[in-house]
Amino acid sequence: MKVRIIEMPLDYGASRRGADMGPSAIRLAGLRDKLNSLGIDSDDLYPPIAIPPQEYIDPASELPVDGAKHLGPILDACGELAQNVESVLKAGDFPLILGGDHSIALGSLAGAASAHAETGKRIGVLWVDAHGDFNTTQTTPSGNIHGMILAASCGFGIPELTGFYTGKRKVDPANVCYIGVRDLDRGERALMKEAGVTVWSMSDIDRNGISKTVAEITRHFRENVDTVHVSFDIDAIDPRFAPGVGIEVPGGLTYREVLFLMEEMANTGMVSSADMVEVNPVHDIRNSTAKMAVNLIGRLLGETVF
Ligand code: Z70
Ligand code: MN
Ligand code: MN
Ligand code: MN
Repeated sequence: MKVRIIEMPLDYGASRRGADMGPSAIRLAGLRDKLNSLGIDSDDLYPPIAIPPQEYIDPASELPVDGAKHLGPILDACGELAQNVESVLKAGDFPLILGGDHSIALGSLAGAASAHAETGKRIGVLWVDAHGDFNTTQTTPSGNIHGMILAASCGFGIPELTGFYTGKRKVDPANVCYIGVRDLDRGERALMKEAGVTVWSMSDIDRNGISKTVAEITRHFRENVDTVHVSFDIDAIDPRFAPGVGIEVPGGLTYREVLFLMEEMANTGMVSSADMVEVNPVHDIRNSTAKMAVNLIGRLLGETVF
């Protein structure tokens, strides 16, 4: 198994600019050295997926399509990402996608769903996030596509997003597990309940502890799916530990809790692809958040302390 690093320096899905520098920051924080130290073979997608600078985007594509901002450039970049993720998985390798804002998961999930459909594998998704990302153009307060991408991947929203790449739903909401959630919009919360996704909120962790919570999540995957895509939005971590995010949401997971989560996910042996998104170096302190991202990736790929 080889890890294929795919950079997605796309930040048009969010309001705050700067997540497009995430891939550089994560590399600078020592991603390659980490993989080498673990004895993991890795390489890069080259030439990388080209994201047009703001000035080169057709102004018409910037206008909200039915309330979704920057739909055109996001679909273009995610189309390229989906093709790459699909071919990496079909080659038996592990796609590691560096965002970028969370809208890039549209491409990751489309590529993964397409590859696993061919081998008949049921795909589960672990969404580590302060947010639900389960809005549609009907419920969104912002028009930002990063807040809609998991709903779209579960089949809710405008056809440009729900039918993207495969023409159909990418994941069964019954196989979607959330952890770290603490900031939901009213409409998206109702839609999440209707869809039947499973949420382990911060309150569940307060009540039961991280160990029991993570055990429930890994059991859910072991019992229901064959393979898992981990989509890690760094804002799941409390901003005391991870300041390099778009918008800070207090009351989050500790750094230790997410390291443990990644270790336990690695122990399932079921993780076949991952996103690391929303690292925003503009708000970071000496690249500390990007360094956490590197350590989390290490644990997800099997690193142990002792
Ligand atoms: C809000 C929306 C969001 C960050 C996702 C926020 C979404 N629910 N924010 N990730 N940082 O606009 O849909
Ligand atoms: Mn930019
Ligand atoms: Mn997110
Ligand atoms: Mn988030």
